[in-house]
Amino acid sequence: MFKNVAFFASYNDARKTPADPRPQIAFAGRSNVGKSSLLNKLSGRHKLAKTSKIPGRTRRIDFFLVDERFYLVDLPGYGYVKAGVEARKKWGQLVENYLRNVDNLKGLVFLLDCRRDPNDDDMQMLEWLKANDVNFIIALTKADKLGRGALCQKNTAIRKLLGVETIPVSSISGVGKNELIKWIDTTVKNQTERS
Ligand SMILES: Nc1nc2c(ncn2[C@@H]2O[C@H](COP(=O)(O)OP(=O)(O)OP(=O)(O)O)[C@@H](O)[C@H]2O)c(=O)[nH]1
Ligand SMILES: [Mg+2]
Repeated sequence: MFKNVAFFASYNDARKTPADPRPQIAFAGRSNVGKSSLLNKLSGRHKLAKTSKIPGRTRRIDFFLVDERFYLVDLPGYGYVKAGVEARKKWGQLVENYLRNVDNLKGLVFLLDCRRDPNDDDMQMLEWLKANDVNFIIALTKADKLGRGALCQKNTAIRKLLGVETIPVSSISGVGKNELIKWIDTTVKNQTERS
């Protein structure tokens, strides 16, 4: 369990992220996929990261410090069409600059909606993560929206299609929460030991 998760800072310029050697674990995925909600669920604080029914809620890069040990990083989502070309470009660049320049990114939780097939944006992100050797795991979000059988089928299909480890999660039921916390914890511990 994470004992104390606290808002640390919010940036709209990826070059000004915390000058701090502590590890960072980022949350990335399409707009509205459930990044901020999942971050809240993991931290046990419902209103820590701002969530919304309307896509495009997270427009900055938000940092949350966990037990003084590492940061959880809430990234703006990609692919929100109604945001307009300029805004989309800006958020895209913000995320891209962050991912390209961050030194202490030790792991990334890549979120996909369990009811949808990955789209071109998702595939592009996935290829980028693989090409850049980012250590990541896929969280299949909103698992509460599917029955057990359908979820299991979807989970197996996505795992096979993408060739990456997956965890079904729900910010409502809490499914997958402990498993994901364990992955984050292990990732942070391994990195701390190595450095
Ligand atoms: N049923 C269900 N709804 C969820 C779950 N997680 C998030 N939602 C809903 O999905 C919507 C978007 O959630 P957010 O957490 O704001 O999504 P986000 O990925 O942070 O979105 P951006 O900040 O726009 O990139 C909200 O209406 C949430 O209540 C879940 O596990 N189950
Ligand atoms: Mg968000």
